[in-house]
Amino acid sequence: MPALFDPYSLKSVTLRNRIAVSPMCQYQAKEGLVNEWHKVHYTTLAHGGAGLVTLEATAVSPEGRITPRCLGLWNDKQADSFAPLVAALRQTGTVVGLQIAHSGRKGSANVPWEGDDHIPETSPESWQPIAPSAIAFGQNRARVPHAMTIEDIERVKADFVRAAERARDMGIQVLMLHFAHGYLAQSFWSTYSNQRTDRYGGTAENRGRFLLETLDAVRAVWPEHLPLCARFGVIEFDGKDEETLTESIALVRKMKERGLDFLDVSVGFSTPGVTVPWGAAFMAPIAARVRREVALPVATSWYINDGRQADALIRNEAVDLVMIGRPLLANPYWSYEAARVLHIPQASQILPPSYGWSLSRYH
Ligand code: 536
Repeated sequence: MPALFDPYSLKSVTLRNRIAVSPMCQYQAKEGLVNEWHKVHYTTLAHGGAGLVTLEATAVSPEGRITPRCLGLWNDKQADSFAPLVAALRQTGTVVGLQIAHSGRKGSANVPWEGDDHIPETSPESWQPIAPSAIAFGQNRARVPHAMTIEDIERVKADFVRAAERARDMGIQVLMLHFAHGYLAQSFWSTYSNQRTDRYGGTAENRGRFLLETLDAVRAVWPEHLPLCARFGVIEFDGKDEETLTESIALVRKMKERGLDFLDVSVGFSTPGVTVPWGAAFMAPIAARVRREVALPVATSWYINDGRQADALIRNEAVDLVMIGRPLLANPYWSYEAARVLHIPQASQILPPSYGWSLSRYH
């Protein structure tokens, strides 16, 4: 029976424990470049002991940013800004992941603490978002996206490939495709945002096409020995959940057949006004179902608040890894505290040794 502080191997990569830092937008970049904020933030999380540190949603093109403060990986200057951070993180003993993303119709937004809505179209900071169909996301995000042409679709897939190549070349070990949260890929999957009548819309097969083609294109350049993951919203909590889950699980099966190694099971967030049952580890039973029905390793996130709860999810084989987000902002040493509470004896192997060793005198 695996436990939270057991190592975990996927392809050629071994994590020192089952704790993963969830990709969390910092909205601190300018021109998509890594700066001092990211260095301190991510290095602190690595020192805190997670087995995997996943760098935040990083845009594959300028229009694929959520906000003007998102990280990007569409040019060499940006790749050069990541390289020393990735090297420093690898020195700490963590495995380094990166999420590559396109915001779709949720792009051209203000950062959350400055409105969390679209930037006014009159502002020079704004841009024209793109999406499968010209349908805006709800009231607050009223900007109507431009409906993508086939050429747009081809270009975005190529942007994902270019970003994946840059990630590979700068030493990223785990690549995560952002297929969730109402951003571009999820918005192809969801009928709330996809009303296309060509081969990218309509049936589940057509709505899944952009995701599978993007996966295929990235898998072709991503090294076979390194894990390729996706974060995907398998449910909307809109009352049509069994139907959505069944369709989503069928799509995940196809992703697995096409070389996906791992799924981070999340929520669609394709439409406002739904009732998400926020609560302790509320996505864990859904993640466990995906894991069981697809026979694919999974993680999930959302309100996995403490070490005992996380350890139970691993021991019950609900998930293979826990993705910890906000609790790690509250306490970057969350893993250290978890090891202390769980009385882990050999902690110098599963945390940075300077901290892990000290646990033997702090129980
Ligand atoms: C989580 N969010 C996810 C983001 C950035 C903004 C916040 C991402 O995937 N880049 C979230 C979504 C919807 C409701 C609550 C939280």
